[in-house]
Amino acid sequence: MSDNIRNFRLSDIEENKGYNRVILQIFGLPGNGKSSFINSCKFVIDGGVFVAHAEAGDNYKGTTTKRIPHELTKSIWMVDNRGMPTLHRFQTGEIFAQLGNLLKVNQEVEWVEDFNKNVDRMWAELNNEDSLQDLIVPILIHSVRNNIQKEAETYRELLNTARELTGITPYIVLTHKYSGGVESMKSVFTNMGIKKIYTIENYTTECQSVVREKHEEIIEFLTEVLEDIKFRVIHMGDPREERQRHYKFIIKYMKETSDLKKDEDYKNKNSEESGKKKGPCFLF
Ligand SMILES: Nc1nc2c(ncn2[C@@H]2O[C@H](COP(=O)(O)OP(=O)(O)OP(=O)(O)O)[C@@H](O)[C@H]2O)c(=O)[nH]1
Ligand SMILES: [Mg+2]
Repeated sequence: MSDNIRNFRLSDIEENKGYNRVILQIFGLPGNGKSSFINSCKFVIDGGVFVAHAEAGDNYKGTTTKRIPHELTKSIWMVDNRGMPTLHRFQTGEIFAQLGNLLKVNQEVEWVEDFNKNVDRMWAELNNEDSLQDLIVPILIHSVRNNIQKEAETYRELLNTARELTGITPYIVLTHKYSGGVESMKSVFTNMGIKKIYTIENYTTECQSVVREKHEEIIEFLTEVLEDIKFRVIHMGDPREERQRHYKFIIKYMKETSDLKKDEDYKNKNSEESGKKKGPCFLF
């Protein structure tokens, strides 16, 4: 099965619409195992000794700050990401722009609040013909140690938008599987209507011994992703038109975010002046 993954080529699909690279775009909270998941997938596909290609850090530290692409096979790349500290709209907007293929890789990930700057960044990428060959698959990495019951509705909206933008229901990869609590975390996501949930104990610098179950889960995950892509690529529209549609959606989202921020600042200023406490930070 791992040979099927290594040999997969988008060019072998007749109606490939010009796509020739699969981008597994990772996103999630800081320190939840995003970089370690990339290292685990590379270990399973490359074989040999474990190498920490993507720098993994201490728990919840925010080690990765750039979107660094890692080559898994000739056709499949995994793009590491900065962790979103919250699901504030400035952060989710950035993730949407990544998923909409409207931000360059290999750049620092910033939670840009300036609307005009966001328009400029995305406009530049909208005209980048090369990245039209990239087919983006959304992958949420989440540790079972992080309870998100209270934020479930916000996650549901985030995942629905990710599906709208990419045409692919986001894959959920739950890390720290051996910490327990897997079933209750799985049920949080199944209640959102998500079926593709994988539970992983990552290979890390500390734990590199090959475990059959760990290998199998990763192979199963990658195999399913490729099946999805075969279906998706045939049914999707023209990449250029899709990206223009994403651009309009994300610009609208960012404009609303900017307006909400102005309203919030205004209210906070007034309540400060009248001696009241600041309002909570708005979410999604
Ligand atoms: N036991 C265990 N440890 C893990 C697992 N995944 C990651 N870790 C550890 O958790 C810490 C954070 O992992 P990273 O891979 O750096 O997480 P990240 O999401 O990339 O973090 P940022 O880049 O900081 O956002 C590291 O010490 C990893 O070794 C896992 O599945 N099980
Ligand atoms: Mg990282």
